[in-house]
Amino acid sequence: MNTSIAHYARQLDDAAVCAQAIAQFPSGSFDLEQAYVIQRTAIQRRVNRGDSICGIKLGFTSRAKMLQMGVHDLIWGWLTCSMLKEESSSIDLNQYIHPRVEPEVCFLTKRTIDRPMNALQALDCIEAVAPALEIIDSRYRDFHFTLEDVVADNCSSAGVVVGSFSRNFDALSNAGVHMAFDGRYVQTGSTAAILGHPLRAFVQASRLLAASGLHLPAGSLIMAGAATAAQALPPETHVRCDIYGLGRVEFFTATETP
Ligand code: OOG
Ligand code: MG
Repeated sequence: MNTSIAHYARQLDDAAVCAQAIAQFPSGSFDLEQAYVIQRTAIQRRVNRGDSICGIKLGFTSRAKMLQMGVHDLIWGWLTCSMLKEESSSIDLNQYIHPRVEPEVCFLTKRTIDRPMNALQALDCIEAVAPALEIIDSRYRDFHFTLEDVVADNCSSAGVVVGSFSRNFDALSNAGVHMAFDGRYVQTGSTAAILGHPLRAFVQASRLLAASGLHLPAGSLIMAGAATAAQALPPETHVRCDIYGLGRVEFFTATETP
């Protein structure tokens, strides 16, 4: 393997494991295609340690997120089992650098995703949908990155909390999204902010996977991307996301330990 690819992957993986931010790589260090190779190499390091892939996530599927981060292209990364956090559990923030949380829609697949699909075909591949909260934690200092940087960093993936799955597919379009900290709204929006309809995120996922020559087995998760901007995650907080017609998902953050 190209030694610099392995070098970038190790730096990003170490930063995640040690919860220590790193400086952005010098501009032009790698292109987008190489960034995805770095991403895959870093994930392979996790898998080699016993973790396993359980799905994928999309990023920058809403304007709110693009504006917040100054990045204007759809990206995707991997979800692994160690990222899945129990709903209603207390999450220790010490494992992260500068975590943020954002409201999302999560799909559970019922067939292998191995070709580009249209919306109708995509619907036929969805077992269920759930409201979800994603914890993102850029490994770059101050959450500053370029498109290539964030792709190499597995799109800031750090944690996923998924609510109850249902087959309320009709609820997906233009549903109110509310994220609250200790009962106070911190972000509000609509599922329509996700590419007009979250199903389009699924369609895009199928296209991106096919373009990379990859497939996703049945029973995988697909996170559609945040409907609103992300919010810095404070300690000792109750975090809740309500998506009208889909339900609620929540967790707590633990007391900070020195
Ligand atoms: C990159 C991840 C983007 C989303 O839902 O748009 C993302 C980041 O904002 O750090 O997860
Ligand atoms: Mg996200």
